[in-house]
Amino acid sequence: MSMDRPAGGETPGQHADRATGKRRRLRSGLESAGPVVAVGAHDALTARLIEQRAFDAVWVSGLGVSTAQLGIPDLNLMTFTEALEAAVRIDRATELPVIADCDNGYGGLLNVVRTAREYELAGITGICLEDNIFPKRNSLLGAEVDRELLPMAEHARRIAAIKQRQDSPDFVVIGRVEALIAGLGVDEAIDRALAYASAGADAIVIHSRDKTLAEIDAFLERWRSVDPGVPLVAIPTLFPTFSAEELAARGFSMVIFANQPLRGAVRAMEQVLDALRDERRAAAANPFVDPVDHVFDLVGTRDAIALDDAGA
Ligand code: SPV
Ligand code: MG
Repeated sequence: MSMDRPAGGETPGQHADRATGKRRRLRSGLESAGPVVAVGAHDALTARLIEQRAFDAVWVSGLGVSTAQLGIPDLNLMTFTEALEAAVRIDRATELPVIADCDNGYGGLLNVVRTAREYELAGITGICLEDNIFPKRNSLLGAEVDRELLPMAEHARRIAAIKQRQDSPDFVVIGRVEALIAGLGVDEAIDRALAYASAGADAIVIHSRDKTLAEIDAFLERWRSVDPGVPLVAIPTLFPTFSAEELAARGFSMVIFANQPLRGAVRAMEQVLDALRDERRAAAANPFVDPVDHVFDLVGTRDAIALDDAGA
């Protein structure tokens, strides 16, 4: 762990101030003209790398944490505790706002309320709750995967229950609409987005697999005509050629690059491991690896030693 960051040893006041600062930063980003650009992290180091590149926020990817930290599929197998612990480790590694993917909240209404409560108390900036039934299927799986959504009223009821109980007014709750992913069409997606916005959601993720954006554009046109004043969030994994600015021009306030660091890490590790397997000498990996000093620097190793030596 880097020594220049809070390591859980803050006073309650410092903990609350840090969380409030991040929450206000995210909220002001959502209100400003440019898009908030969040990038998916699967661990603390990824969050640090995201921060170094001056992105606006970190997305704690359920796919990323399930895959990289637990080695299991993103099918609601990761528990609430595992997800929360991962989010806390990521949050401590960065001063950026941290939005945690809480899947469907890990159970029924009471579980969802407790999930939100624990993330709020842990100081996480905000959470995102999707309207998939338990057990969910990752949204990027093809159309052949059977999907079922929670009834709209139930997901709205859950969001309302969270919003009515949160203590910190700045804690951000994002409602995620999976209607387009589930093939239910734009009317259903609009009804759900409006229901979650009325329930108090601070932003809405409208997820889609449509590469052309035709479906999203139809959604946006309808959304603009109603204008509930709630920011929209895009996760453009399956329409990757649109830039954050192009998506903002269409009406999105936040864009999440949810899994590119995970996929880049997988490719990099496979390259290194293939080279080691083929040549059976450490130097085979050299073209693909950073100097170990760079790795030391990323977590403030020399500063930590200096602190220790100064105290000796
Ligand atoms: C995640 O990163 O876990 C997400 C985004 O929920 S997606 O994989 O596109 O569903
Ligand atoms: Mg997810």
